[in-house]
Amino acid sequence: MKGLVVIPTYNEKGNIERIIPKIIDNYDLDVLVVDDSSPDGTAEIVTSLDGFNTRIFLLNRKTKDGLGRAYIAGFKKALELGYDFVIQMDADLSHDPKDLKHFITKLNAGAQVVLGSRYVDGVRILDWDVKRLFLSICANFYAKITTGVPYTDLTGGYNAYTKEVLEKIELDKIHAKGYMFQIEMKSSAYYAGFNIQEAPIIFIDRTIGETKLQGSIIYEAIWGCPMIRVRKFFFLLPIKK
Ligand SMILES: Nc1nc2c(ncn2[C@@H]2O[C@H](COP(=O)(O)OP(=O)(O)OP(=O)(O)O)[C@@H](O)[C@H]2O)c(=O)[nH]1
Ligand SMILES: [Mg+2]
Repeated sequence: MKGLVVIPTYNEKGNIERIIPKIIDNYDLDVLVVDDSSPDGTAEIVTSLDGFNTRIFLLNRKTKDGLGRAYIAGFKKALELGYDFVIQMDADLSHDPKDLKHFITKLNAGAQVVLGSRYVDGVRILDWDVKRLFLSICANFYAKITTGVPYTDLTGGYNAYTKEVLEKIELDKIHAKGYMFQIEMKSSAYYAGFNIQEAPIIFIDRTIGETKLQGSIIYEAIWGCPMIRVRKFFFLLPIKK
């Protein structure tokens, strides 16, 4: 099975050159960076790396359009290039490339979706202050009870989807930009009936670069979660018939 790690970036020049070698030197996986014309020159760094255009690819988008749109563009590109699965991952080293092995093992054993979880067997987050940890735990509890999707980390961004899942989900109908994007993808895969498994991951707070987290992303998820149940009831989830 041929896999592509999709990494969205906006101003991640300090991180991108560190993370890509950790992936391609240790795994039989290629990398696609989806960059929204970062003013800090992230894209130029990607094109200068060894392996560019053989194992490392770049999708350049004209304007900053949110994480969700960047992932959709990356997933479509993966299907176009014939990959069997994608693994989505942040650029900021919060997601440890060492955990990729858990995703690969579960995919090889037949999982169609692997959800990286920071809350399997206890809390697996390093460095967060109590306030942020509390917010994340509450957000996940809220997402779980409102959507009815029974996994421990619905907002996390370190996940794998196989080709058949990406082909079954109507990617163009997913409009969420922030954490809601992850919840919408996971809910659609769950209600479409795919084999979903969780993998334990360690989450480390970013040390380089700045967060792109905004308040609007939280409001999007507050409304979006209960709407998942409503959309499911009316057969309006983005799942092809
Ligand atoms: N292409 C693209 N990438 C984005 C956009 N917004 C965020 N990203 C990337 O998405 C990933 C996650 O964003 P972060 O800012 O780290 O969000 P976060 O992990 O919730 O917040 P932190 O804890 O501060 O790191 C990073 O690789 C960002 O560079 C965007 O609008 N376009
Ligand atoms: Mg981050």
